[in-house]
Amino acid sequence: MECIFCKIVKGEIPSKKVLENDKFLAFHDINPVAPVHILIIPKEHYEKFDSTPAELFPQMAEFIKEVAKELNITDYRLITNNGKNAGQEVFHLHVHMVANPNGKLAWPKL
Ligand code: D5M
Repeated sequence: MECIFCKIVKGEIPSKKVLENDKFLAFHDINPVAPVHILIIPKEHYEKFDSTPAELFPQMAEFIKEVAKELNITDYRLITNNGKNAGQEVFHLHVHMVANPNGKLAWPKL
């Protein structure tokens, strides 16, 4: 079965988009764990953080900052789960952006 995030990139599965450019896409997580929960992905398929070329990250960082501006948030947390035991369920690199514009985010108990 094809990767669900690749299907979102192609528009074969609907998503609530926040921002996109030729290389990256940001959309709302279907199962939010915070008042703001966005997923940021490269349009090209990479399985996870450690199999993604390092050259992609500076551009991805710029895109992530644009997403924060678009959402009008200054305080947020970025997470990427690298591998199954770290909690990765979708094997297409994604960064979770979570925020609580009305207060503090809790830090999860591990
Ligand atoms: O995070 C994978 C995340 O992907 C998890 O928070 C749910 C989210 N998800 C799964 N399917 C969809 C669709 N179709 N739209 C939006 N969000 C989705 P991980 O770090 O791999 O555990």
